[in-house]
Amino acid sequence: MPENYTLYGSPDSANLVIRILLKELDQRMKTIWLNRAKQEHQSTAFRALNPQGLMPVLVDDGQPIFETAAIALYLTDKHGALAPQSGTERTRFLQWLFYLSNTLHADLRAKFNCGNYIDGEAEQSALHSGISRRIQRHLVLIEAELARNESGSWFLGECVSVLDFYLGALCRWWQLYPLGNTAGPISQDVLPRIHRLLHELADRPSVVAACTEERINAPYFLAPSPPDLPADQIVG
Ligand SMILES: N[C@@H](CCC(=O)N[C@@H](CS)C(=O)NCC(=O)O)C(=O)O
Repeated sequence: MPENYTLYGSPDSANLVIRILLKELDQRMKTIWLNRAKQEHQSTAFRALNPQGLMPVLVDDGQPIFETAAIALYLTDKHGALAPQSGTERTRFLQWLFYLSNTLHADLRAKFNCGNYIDGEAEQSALHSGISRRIQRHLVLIEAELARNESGSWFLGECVSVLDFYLGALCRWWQLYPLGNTAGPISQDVLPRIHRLLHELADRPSVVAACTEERINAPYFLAPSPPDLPADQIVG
């Protein structure tokens, strides 16, 4: 069977979300791995696919798409799965997909590398503290949203969606990166619903298969460890 999609990324980068999604959709993919230590994502060839030089990029039938949430929406729309397609749940899904992308993920990027945002050690340390407090508040907000569900442990209640894969990856990175200056664990006492979601997510065959390909060993989302890579390639 031919591969339908080509996914560009590096292990344990945002391509993880798309890899889980493609596996859930039972789609075959070819992976083109980029070595971050060698700055392969900054090459002219890759920037022709994503001018930001950021991973992931998905290529579908010659058409490249970048931005994790855009790829997620493209795939769930195309396959009519892993996202509500209509009604109030569609509205709820869209607002939280954008929240994960432009608030939680964007703030995590700042936490991973404060030096991209401000000069000076003291300034970077202050930014790290401030952004970490913001991210904690985002997680509390998501916990409150999960509490609105009458049943089910997924983001939208009964039905698993790409929101769960995206949240899982973001929580993993929140606890891991930047190496040596990470957040504490996702506490069962403080964030019980997120904790349960992450626990159940780790059991899905799609997640196990995707994490294996991304060189991520269990536990994936709770008390995670860095991917199985040379130290210079482990970057948030
Ligand atoms: N907004 C982008 C962010 C993607 C992103 O942060 N990619 C990281 C890997 S997780 C990356 O390519 N980093 C390389 C760099 O910053 O130079 C998206 O959602 O796709």
